[in-house]
Amino acid sequence: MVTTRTPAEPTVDVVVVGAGFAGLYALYRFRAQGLSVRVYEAGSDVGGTWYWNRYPGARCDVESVDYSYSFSEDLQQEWDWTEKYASQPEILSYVRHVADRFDLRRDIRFDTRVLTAHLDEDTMRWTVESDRETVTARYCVFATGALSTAMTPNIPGLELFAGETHHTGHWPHGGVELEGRRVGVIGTGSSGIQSIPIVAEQADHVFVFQRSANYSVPAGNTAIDPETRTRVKATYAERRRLSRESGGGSPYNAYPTKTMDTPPDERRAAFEARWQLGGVLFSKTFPDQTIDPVANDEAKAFVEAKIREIVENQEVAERLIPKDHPIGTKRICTDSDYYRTFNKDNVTLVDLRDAPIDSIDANGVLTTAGRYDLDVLIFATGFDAMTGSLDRIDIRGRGAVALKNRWADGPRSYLGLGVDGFPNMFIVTGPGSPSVLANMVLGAEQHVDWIADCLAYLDEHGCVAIEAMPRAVDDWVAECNERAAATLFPIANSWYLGTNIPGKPRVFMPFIGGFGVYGSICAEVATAGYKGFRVIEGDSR
Ligand code: NA7
Repeated sequence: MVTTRTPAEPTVDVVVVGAGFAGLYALYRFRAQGLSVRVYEAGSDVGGTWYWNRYPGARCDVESVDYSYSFSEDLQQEWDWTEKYASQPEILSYVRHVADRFDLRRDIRFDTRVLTAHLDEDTMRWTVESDRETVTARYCVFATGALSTAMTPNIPGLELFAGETHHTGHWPHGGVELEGRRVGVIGTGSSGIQSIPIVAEQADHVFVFQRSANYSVPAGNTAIDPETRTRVKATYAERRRLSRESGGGSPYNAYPTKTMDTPPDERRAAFEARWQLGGVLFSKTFPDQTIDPVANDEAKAFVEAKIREIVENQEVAERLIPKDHPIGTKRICTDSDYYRTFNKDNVTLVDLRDAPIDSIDANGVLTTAGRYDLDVLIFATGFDAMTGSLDRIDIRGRGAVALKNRWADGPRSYLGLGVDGFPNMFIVTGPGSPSVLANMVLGAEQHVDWIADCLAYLDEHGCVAIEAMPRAVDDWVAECNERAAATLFPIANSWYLGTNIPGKPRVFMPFIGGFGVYGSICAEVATAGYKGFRVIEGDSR
């Protein structure tokens, strides 16, 4: 659908919010097609998630050679990853390298938080106000990350605690002294499970406060040997092609047969192979693993047997086995010796299902069963995922309607990229996109490429704006819900559904149809002249 209107001069063509993987690539890509770009970043450097999450043991659960940019053949040939699953410091140094290599820093305003972004309906421009300056832009792109707003629970008395408190997502850059100290860790999601073994190596005693157990598989991390590196680099194009077509953004596919159609010995061998491989791919050993409850029970039984084998105290082992969700329906965790850590004398599992936390006082944590005196309290309590960072910016579209209000009953978008009533605004790896279920870096590239092509299309066709149509948003939300309902995912209370945030509507936020499928849908929409979007030409609304 095409209408016309007249633009006014903006400060820049595009404002990008966030300088993580997505924001950096957006800057690179938009600049390459002649657009002026300004990026705002609250942190003091690039990296986003990998800038903030410096807790001990922070590591990516997707292989480093896949969780890296594919846009530059030179870059992927030059950069040498040292480990199969990169640690946070190595990922951060890679992102810094990319920023320098492509001269990106000159268009990034660091230590600058965007406060408001308001649409001017007469000019179709966005006015973006930060704590430093106000600019206008033709387009506003939110690359604010899916797991970037840390959540610290509101426990009575927290402010009274006399020791140190830290959230894993805001870990001090100088590190935290744990040697000889009594440390409490609240939370046993990915951040807790990665950090607890290392905390236990340093601390005098660690108390692990577990509200819900999670499933974890070995990270399977190893050094990358020279032969592997050479082989990967020689076949990178094919590796990337397979990743883009896959369900999860990595060049691996599930077993060719369904779980129960596979003979028992072969089934066990397949699970064992993925267990040994490590990483989140265990969740996708068989194609029906998070769809069919019987198949899921098989995967659960395999992992639960491993937990009972590793943990010496069987009462503790039983408490470490999740009781409340099918395996893989909360993002499966990957660890280095998490379960074995509970065999140490200086580690105590505090099961909050028996006795919840009541309060915190100057000396430590009080549960309904007793008190735990602590020097350091670590919150590994997760994030207001997918919508949290957007909610914290006052984003207003047509009729000055706030995005937060528009999404009061849950996020609604078309392809995760556009929202009706918010023309010329794009979201990268947000709700309605598959990225959090896949490889975030390739996801960010796919989104940004689509947006960049869209902006080029608008200029070529003399258009000033593009806006998702309400019907397309309704259909996409329905499709996302239908696809999620056909899986076991909605059973689990997880950040995918926002249930970790009090008062947040329980809606399954990602698109679960797979990375390759999603990419094809986006490409078809573009080829069809941005089907489902309204394209606005100069001189009319
Ligand atoms: P997660 O996966 O959201 O885990 C947070 C953990 O904190 C989880 O075990 C929660 O228990 C626990 N939690 C949250 N609030 C409380 C309170 N009030 N009391 C006790 N325990 C609490 O966050 P992560 O940072 O570990 O990982 C996020 C993603 O980053 C991960 O999925 C990977 O994709 C990378 P609950 O399960 O809610 O009972």
